[in-house]
Amino acid sequence: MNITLLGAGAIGALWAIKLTQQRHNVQLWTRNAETKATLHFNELTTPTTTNSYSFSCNSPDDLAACELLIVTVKAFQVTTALTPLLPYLNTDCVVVIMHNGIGTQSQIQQLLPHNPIIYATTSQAAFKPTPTTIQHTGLGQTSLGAINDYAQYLSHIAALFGAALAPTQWQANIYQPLWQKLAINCAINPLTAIHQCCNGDLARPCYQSQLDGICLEVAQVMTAEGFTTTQQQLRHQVDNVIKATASNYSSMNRDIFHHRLTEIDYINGYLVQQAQRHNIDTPINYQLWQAIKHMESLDHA
Ligand code: KPL
Repeated sequence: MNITLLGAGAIGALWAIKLTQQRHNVQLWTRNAETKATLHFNELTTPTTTNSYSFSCNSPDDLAACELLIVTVKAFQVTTALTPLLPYLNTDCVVVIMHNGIGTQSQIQQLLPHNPIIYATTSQAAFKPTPTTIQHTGLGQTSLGAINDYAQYLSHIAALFGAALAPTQWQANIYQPLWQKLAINCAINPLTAIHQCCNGDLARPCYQSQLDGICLEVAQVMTAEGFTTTQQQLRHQVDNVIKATASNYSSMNRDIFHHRLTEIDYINGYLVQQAQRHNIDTPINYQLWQAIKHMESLDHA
């Protein structure tokens, strides 16, 4: 397939390389005017062996022939990053959007009213020790599902992703896994960013009541949204991710560390806004949202 990847951060680059290994024709769309880029990759199973992959970049002709556009920029960058590509994009091109948080769906549907649109969420883990080096650091499930009618029968796209990097699952309702991941991000991301600690540190006793409170609030909002879950289930999932990614720094931890904007508005911010629609009080998530907004404002006046 002719594939363009927009947003070659750690997760985006991981997919670009894995799809290239499956002999798909992958180009990168980057912020610079470069026409070629080389990425160096360390597999999960052979972390000390580096293989290099060359990609063509930023070709409008390749974009016009693109059958699958994968967007892996941060939630708050999606619209700005996609807009310059719109004049070249064929309406047959399937667009897959993968970012932490929820809340870009209506913007994307307005921007691409005729394209099949799929949202995805992944628990694969990757790390970029340098701008051109990618280390695959953990396996996890990737879920994909349609958010408009044009994409309803595209379950083969999940199989294509799965052939590159298993496991993947096509979801009849993608909002279910997006909310499950939102719960994990509401708990882990702001705490690890505020305390500048790794994910595993959240297993310490001092964080337990806050984690309980976050999970209770998210469970209440999820239930009001029509999903079946409990505080205990969410807490269990959060604890599993804390254990499985103990030595990792969350994406929000890194964003705050590097003085970048974070996805907080699409994580705890989104949760609080949905809670308000249902008249549910979410003071812990509200306080975390405001604490991160304050930290961001110190760098981005
Ligand atoms: O998605 C993540 C992130 O860092 O954004 C988690 C699951 C918390 C892993 O670090």
